Amino acid sequence: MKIQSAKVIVTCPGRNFVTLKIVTDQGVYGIGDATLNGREKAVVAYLEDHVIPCLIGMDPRRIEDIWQYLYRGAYWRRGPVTMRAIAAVDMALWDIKGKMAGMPVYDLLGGKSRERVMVYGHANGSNIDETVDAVGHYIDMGYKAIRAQTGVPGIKDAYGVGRGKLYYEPADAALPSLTGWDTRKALNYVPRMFEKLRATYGFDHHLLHDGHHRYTPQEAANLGKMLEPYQLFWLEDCTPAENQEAFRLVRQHTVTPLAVGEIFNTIWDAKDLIQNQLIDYIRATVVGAGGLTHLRRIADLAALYQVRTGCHGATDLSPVTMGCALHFDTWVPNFGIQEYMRHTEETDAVFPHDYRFEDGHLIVGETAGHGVDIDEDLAAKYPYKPAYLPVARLEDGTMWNW
Ligand code: GCO
Ligand code: MG
Repeated sequence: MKIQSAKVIVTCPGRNFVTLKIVTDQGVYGIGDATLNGREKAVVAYLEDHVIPCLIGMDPRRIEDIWQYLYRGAYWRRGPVTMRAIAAVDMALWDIKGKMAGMPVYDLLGGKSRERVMVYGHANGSNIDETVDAVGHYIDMGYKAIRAQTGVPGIKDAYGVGRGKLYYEPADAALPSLTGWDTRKALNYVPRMFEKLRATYGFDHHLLHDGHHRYTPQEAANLGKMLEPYQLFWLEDCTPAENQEAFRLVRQHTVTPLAVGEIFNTIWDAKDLIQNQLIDYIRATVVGAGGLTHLRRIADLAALYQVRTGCHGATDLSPVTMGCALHFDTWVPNFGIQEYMRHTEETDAVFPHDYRFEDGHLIVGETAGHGVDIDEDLAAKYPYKPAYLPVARLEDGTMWNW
């Protein structure tokens, strides 16, 4: 069996997605997601110019060997562009293997560990009252876990605040738009939101919050401590994690559970955090961290230290990644939660899939492979549109972490 051809499909049904399609000499094909929000074309070039020519003629059944070939063979290891390209190949090859075997990917991984996967949705508003209402809306839709973000008085366009009730799409401008940040204002405001949420809805639901890399370790520790009475499921990305040691300071001061890793590419980004039990949830996901082949290595390391998974699942991860993530989540023994931001109807139409939402959970499909396809004719109707994530500056103009 050989890989006969491969191509990259770029489509923008509301937002940009990069999809790799690998076709075998036996007519079976597989697809993988390679979307890197705001840097899509870099991955397109990486795949078209440097990966696809190597793949032609390879045996698609040798998933592990192809992974090693692309990782070691590049010499230049890791990084979001490389690892997303490898992830796309990996997803497509698991899809092909599943189709050949007549089995869903979760069965190839080792079978179901659970029937359904708890997800969390994104509630947001421009102030506390709006967010409290939005959380109520998610509770009404059946969610058991809800991430709450609020605009902060005096901060221009705080992270996580969308324009509609269901959708939040930060990559919204042809050049990065300018947002603001002020830690003092956020630290004064965010705990009050959780106070009001618990006073309004009680403690039956899981509540989550994303600090989006904005706080220093000391400020993050302070926030974690202030949030303790509200018993969060997790506080995410409370401080940047390039320096994994930084989490020791946060950890020493708060028992609020910590989650990190949506921007991680490999196990090396998470190794110290996991081995030193500095986090509770690892957020790496299929497209970000080199596909199913690598993500399961991260999850296995995490399991040794009772760290659970919490895969990134924002709208910039295509339904292909969501499908793969659900196979992974359904299998992985140390599952924690899955992020689930709904895609637009246009996106769902371009990527027909067999997973479904029910009662606050996503349920994986039974189709052989990963169960997500691409309608190429429809995809062609939505050409690429440049769209960037915003940047953030402090009030004095200093560049900050968006
Ligand atoms: C999350 C993330 C997203 C990212 C986005 C960037 O927790 O879902 O922080 O909102 O900002 O995926 O592309
Ligand atoms: Mg996040």
